[in-house]
Amino acid sequence: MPDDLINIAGVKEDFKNSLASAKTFNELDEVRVKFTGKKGALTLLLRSLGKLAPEERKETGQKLNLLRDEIEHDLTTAATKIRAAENEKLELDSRIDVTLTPKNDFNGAFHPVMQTMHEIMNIMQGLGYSVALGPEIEEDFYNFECLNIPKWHPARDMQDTFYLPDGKLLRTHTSPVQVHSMLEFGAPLRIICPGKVFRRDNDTTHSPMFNQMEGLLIDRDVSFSVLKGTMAEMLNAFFGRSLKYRFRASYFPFTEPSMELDIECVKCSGHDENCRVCHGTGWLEVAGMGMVHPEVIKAGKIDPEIYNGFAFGIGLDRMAMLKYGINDLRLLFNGDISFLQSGF
Ligand code: 2NM
Repeated sequence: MPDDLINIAGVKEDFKNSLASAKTFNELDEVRVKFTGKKGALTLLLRSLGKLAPEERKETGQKLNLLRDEIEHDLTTAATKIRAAENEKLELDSRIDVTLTPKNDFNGAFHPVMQTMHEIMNIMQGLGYSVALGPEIEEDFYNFECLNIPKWHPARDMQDTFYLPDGKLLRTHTSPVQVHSMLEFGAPLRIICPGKVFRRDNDTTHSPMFNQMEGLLIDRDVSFSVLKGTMAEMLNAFFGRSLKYRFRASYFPFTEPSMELDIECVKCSGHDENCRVCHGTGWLEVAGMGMVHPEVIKAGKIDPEIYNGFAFGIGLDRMAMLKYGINDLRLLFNGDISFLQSGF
């Protein structure tokens, strides 16, 4: 049998070339079929052995067996290499490079209420006030008694307090911090007390936890005009423009006289009778305040014959909504990350 019928060298060369270009399992399988499949080149060679003269059969058969062994060995080796390469690629693809800059450049943000709290803190610190903090769990004595709110006083119902099993309570305002400060530091005193406060109130316009900032100034001969100027300064700085404001007589047990402060509507300035912010009144109630009641000064172990002062309270949640145009209180409390990401 001539070599061109049993072209062992040609099939071998062809196999080596095919194998060299096989990069994936699929391609490798095509090579396997092409040479060792039913109609594969090697299979056809083996089959044609029968047509050879007996004296040639033995030698050619041995050569073909060697070629078959080599092909099988090469296929196995190639499969191992491809598997290793694919595993490596898989590992590289799934590897985390901790030195890479994150694709998502949102790294967290101040909540608008905290933003507001810090803005007002900065303004008040510029006016010489220090920040005083205190516990959220308080005693009846500091939350009510010291503030001229005796047991029978309707303010206790008005405030609808969360009481704890041990008789303590969740503070309903940050005023107890101011009592602690009077007792600790005495007079004169200029402090602001930001923080969480709690009342049994839960509907679309009230949250059982909200944020307040109270201020207290104690000195000799403090006049109402100082309070008036302080509030105007704070609000103008906070809203970044000069706003119209007005005081209305009010009542708080811890101040006498007591006032509430309205500012012109920050949305419509009173020009839109359908305004959803001021409901057409043109005014927004933003703070309560007054001259501190002598009984409260006394409770702070300061002599009301020598010292007097003023105090005020503002709702930080409402201030944040007004400044940043947030129209639904619930947005402040439901933790929606896309709301926070929108930036304030
Ligand atoms: C308000 C309104 C009026 C207030 C009073 C005091 C304290 F402790 F000095 F007596 N702190 N804050 C006060 C006064 C708070 O919030 C609407």
